Amino acid sequence: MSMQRSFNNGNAPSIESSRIAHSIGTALDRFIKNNQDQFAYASGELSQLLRDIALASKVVNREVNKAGLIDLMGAVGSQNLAGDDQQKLDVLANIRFTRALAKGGEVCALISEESDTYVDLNNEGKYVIAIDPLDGSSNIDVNVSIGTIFSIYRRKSPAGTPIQPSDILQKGSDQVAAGYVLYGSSTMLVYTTGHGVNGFTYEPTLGEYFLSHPQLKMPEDGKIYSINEGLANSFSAPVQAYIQYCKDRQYTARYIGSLVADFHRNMLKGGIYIYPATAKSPNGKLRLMYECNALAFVAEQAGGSATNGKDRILDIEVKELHQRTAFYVGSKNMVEKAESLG
Ligand code: FDP
Repeated sequence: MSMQRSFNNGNAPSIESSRIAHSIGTALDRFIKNNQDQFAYASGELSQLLRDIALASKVVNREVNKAGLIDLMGAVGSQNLAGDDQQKLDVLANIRFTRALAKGGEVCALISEESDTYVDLNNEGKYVIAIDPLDGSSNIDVNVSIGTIFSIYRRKSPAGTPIQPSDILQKGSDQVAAGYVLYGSSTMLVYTTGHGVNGFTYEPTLGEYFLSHPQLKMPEDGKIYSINEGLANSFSAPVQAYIQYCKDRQYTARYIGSLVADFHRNMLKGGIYIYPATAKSPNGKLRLMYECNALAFVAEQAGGSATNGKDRILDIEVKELHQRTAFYVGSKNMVEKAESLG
């Protein structure tokens, strides 16, 4: 069959051509471009910012994949502000994202798990970004999935003027875009700009992300619960009651200990992730600004729910960069049930 016949004279591929060569889907760049007019301020800067994140994630992905070969595993010997041992890959990923965002010029300030205060980038930039460059550090050395989490805000003060606390300490509901990269059995970039959630899978031989999960929807109900049950003795009575509720129904327990990976699985299959207050972390362990807000935005956009066990995550006032919170995220009905026992 000639190329002309199989490709329908340049229009949509005919059945014949798609049988011979599977369509590989829309590349991330094209998708961002095609959807640029959905943004409230469609000047192209947010699109460029998303591209910068995608580019940095490809570099980090390369490094994550060869970590065992080039001495990138293990701790650096220092701790971040939260008191976690900094791993070499944590530090490296932070450098990669900071560099890419600094070069891009769209970001005026970067808040990162790895930095005590925010980092000034380009004062002319219109956006503020909060990022956990490499989440799930304890899984790095054992080849288990890890991730990057990001939240993007529009600055409130005019570009070119000094950055204000109100630019930095914005509520989750102010996010204009958010998402994550999952470095797993395949690498995926999942993000939202407030118009649903789309997932892109990285094709390493082409060096490109392709749309693989358009308009992701989280099942309203599920049968997977993800919680570090080893800490159960220090959970509140309602959390313990919810775990018992799950057990009574023979739900499946799945806990990777990598937030992005646990969240992603539950989004696709239906489930709940809970990191409640514990004796060791009375305000919860996870960070509001660069872990919970982004995933809460994605969850809600996919039809799921995210709370601190009582209040909506996206409505929580942010008082400090490294603020912690309890986190209940996942299928709507499961989060509601867990809360109802409180
Ligand atoms: P980690 O400490 O390995 O970086 O936010 C940090 C996080 O991992 C999450 O990714 C993960 O879900 C959680 O903490 C695991 O904490 P526990 O080891 O206390 O269960």
